[in-house]
Amino acid sequence: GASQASQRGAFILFEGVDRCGKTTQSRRLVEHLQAVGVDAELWRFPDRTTAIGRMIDAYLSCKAEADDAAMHLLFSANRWEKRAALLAALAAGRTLVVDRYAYSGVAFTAAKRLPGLDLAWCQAPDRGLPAPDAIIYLELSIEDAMARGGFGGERYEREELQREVARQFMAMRDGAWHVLDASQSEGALHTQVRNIAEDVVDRCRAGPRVGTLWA
Ligand code: NYM
Repeated sequence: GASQASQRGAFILFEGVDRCGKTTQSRRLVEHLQAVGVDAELWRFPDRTTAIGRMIDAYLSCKAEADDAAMHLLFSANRWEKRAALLAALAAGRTLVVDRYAYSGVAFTAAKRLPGLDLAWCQAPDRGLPAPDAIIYLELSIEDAMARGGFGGERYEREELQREVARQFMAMRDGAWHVLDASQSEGALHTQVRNIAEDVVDRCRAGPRVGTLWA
């Protein structure tokens, strides 16, 4: 009916350090939402399937070296190239559960602590992108993250860098973020995630305008 068409989907973002459980929780959330009849889809950034995404994948898997600033802009471009599809999906009533976005982009580059690539520089290219309706930050100590089988062989999967990434996420956090303790059981965490997500899906049904970064 007419009211149905005006409903939009929610943009629910998961962020956190590597190994915090984002991928598992985002998958479980999508399964849950679909089971209760919500049109929901899992997205992740970087999207390694595009031409830009393949360059990012080569960089992350250490098959290619590249300038840090140029890479940062490619990660951002990888979000911009998905902007129209993201907005179209939300407008069509589809809820998007997204595993990483611009906050990861800023945190990982800023964590390198390179001259000139400060927080403000890192945030600039993502300014104007669609903003998430909810940010779920899965908080896990680096000790706990490493105890989960250690990091893999991808770029950035190093203890000291991850510590700095966590600090950079903390510097961006505000009162609107849902900060959840990722050291609790997967099931307990899922219950918390699900409550937050159901609230935001309801809120978005009323059709609030999609925000823009960095709001
Ligand atoms: N990453 C991710 C960035 O450095 N910049 C970004 O903008 C985004 C979205 O890529 N270590 C980093 C964080 C992760 C890696 O790993 C992607 P995964 O396992 O695909 O989430």
